[in-house]
Amino acid sequence: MKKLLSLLTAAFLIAGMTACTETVTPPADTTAPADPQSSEASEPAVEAEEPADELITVGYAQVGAESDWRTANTVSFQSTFTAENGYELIFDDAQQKQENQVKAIRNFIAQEVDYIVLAPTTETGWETVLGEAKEAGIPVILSDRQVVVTDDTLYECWVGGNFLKEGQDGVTWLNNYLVENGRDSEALNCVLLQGTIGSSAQIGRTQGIEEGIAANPNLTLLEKQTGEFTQAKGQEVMESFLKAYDDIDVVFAENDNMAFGAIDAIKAAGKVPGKDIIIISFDAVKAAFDAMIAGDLNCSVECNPLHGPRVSEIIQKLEAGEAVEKIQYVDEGVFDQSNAEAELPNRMY
Ligand code: GYE
Repeated sequence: MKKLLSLLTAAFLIAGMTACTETVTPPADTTAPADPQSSEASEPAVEAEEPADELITVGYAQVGAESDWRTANTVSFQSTFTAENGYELIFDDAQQKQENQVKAIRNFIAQEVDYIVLAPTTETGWETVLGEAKEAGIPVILSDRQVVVTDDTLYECWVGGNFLKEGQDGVTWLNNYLVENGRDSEALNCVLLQGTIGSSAQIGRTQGIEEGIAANPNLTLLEKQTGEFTQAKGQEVMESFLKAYDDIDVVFAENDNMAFGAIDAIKAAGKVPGKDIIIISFDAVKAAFDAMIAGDLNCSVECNPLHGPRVSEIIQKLEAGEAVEKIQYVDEGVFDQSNAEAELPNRMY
């Protein structure tokens, strides 16, 4: 379909140059890009000559439904990749299992989709199946987490958050908070609830947090363990930490949902979350704002899940034969109890 599109694009341009408009009848708005703010919104649509029912087929290999972030990410794709916007979306939920994602990608290849979008569970183990997609001539766009492959032509590009920076921002927030509250000479014990081991979000955040803790001689990391990015597992692991140590001062949870589980565990242990134990998490979903307003959560470092429009913009560029940046980081902020209430009405997820 790609070749046909470039031929049609060429025909469209030539027709435009010679003012011969009879053969060029841009259809209503089947090709409108998903992102209304996109600067390409008013440019001539690449698929102008396609019949109205010729949609761009996109297979999305999603991680699962483990967190509020993930749900927002799924909604972002489902509301962007609609027939109205010129797409057919084939959505697959891998239930946090890489083998399911590999199967999904093979199904997408068999169905001859136009693009594959992958939010990889973990970073390694993608060479073979991405090689199969390349062999089939189907471009792969990575979103959210990254892959580690020796040949980076196995994917077009990646868009997502800077997880290392997020981890660093979490510790910077803690250091500032301790100074502001006159606690910067206190010796404090930290525990770390990690995300899915081997996922970019875990690797980057863990590195940023561990390096930040190591750089402050007053902070000690007692223990780290995975809570798989889920509330239930976060609660379970926090319960075991609370049984093992009676002097925990700080919890880093690599996503908000695990922090919600930790808050429940801390309350059940008779301690006050947000006061007796400082809690810092990642994502900044709406429920984290509620928890900050309630005083239970101290800080949430933002990770933006609204990648649907970003991936659509990438696809539109590829359709138009334009170059796309290989690695695209999204800007993200840091929120705490001082700004949660004011910020909550602006949150999109
Ligand atoms: O932080 C977590 C989700 O990969 C950035 O995955 C994503 C992470 C997000 O389950 O909540």
